[in-house]
Amino acid sequence: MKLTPKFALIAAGILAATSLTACSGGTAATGNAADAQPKLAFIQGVAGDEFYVSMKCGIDAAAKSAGASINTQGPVKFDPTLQKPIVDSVAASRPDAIIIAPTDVAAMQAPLKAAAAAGIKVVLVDTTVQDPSFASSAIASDNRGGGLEAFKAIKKLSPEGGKVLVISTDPGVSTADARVAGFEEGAKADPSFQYLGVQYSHNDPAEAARLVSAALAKDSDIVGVFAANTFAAEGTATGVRQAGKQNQVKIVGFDAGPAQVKQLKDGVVQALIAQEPGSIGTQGVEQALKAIKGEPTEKKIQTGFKQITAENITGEGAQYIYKSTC
Ligand code: T6T
Repeated sequence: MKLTPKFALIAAGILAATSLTACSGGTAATGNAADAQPKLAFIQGVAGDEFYVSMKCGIDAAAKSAGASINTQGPVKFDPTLQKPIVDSVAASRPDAIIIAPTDVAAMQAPLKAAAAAGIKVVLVDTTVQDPSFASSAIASDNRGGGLEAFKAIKKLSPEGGKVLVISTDPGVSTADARVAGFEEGAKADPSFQYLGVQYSHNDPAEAARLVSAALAKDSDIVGVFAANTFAAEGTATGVRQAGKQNQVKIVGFDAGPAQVKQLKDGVVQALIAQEPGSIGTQGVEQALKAIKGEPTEKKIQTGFKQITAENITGEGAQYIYKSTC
């Protein structure tokens, strides 16, 4: 039978609605939210990064105590071209909610909006997208505040001022961009400091080390580097050590993975801005479960950070060290 364009549209609409209902394992779609085991998916920014491992620990514990199932996946690199296919296949498996750290503000917008439009609750953890209005909740550290704190730490370590540089990941990573903005705000407002700008290491410690070596070859009098995440910080410390400038260049890194903590203890890095990934994960599950049940959610939740130094790493700072396993 040949359908007129109008009938073809109506038929396509009915088919789409039927397949959504038929494929849905979602409690929200089936109306059994109170009885069925909620089905959650967690998509990390990158697999193996202790920040997301620690977040997974919080998510697993919260899901277990709520009787929810949890399926965790993450791309091998912090890369939207690798994360998007994971989102698409997870969405096709029809979980009730996806808890995700999007790897790029622009590239992950459409796939996540499509998942939400298909009836899956979406909760953003850590990173966000350009327009997160479709998400039930977005939970992240005070990244801008953390970046400003990093500048204040460098100023305390080098009170006389001088040239400062930032090593970040990639533009479009909302968290790192906010940290850079916070650092820049502090550095530009202080006339004793000369802000050399930001360079991008693509989440690769070797690239971060190479950038720092090149920057020190050009400006041998750099006094401080702010490294905006785990991998940037690891590489920055290597670059400064290779240049033999540990006594001159103060390093403040975001995050507190085991390798960064070792660098802090070794005296190559002077301060770390640690996040609370476990708490972000726990709150992510709480918000996802509320959304599934149709209860009101908190659209935006901000979590804190803690500055770790050689003075507090064996004391109150120790609890902030990220985990390699749960
Ligand atoms: O800094 C964290 C995270 O907050 C950021 O969005 C991406 O990098 C990390 O995972 C650390 O590697």
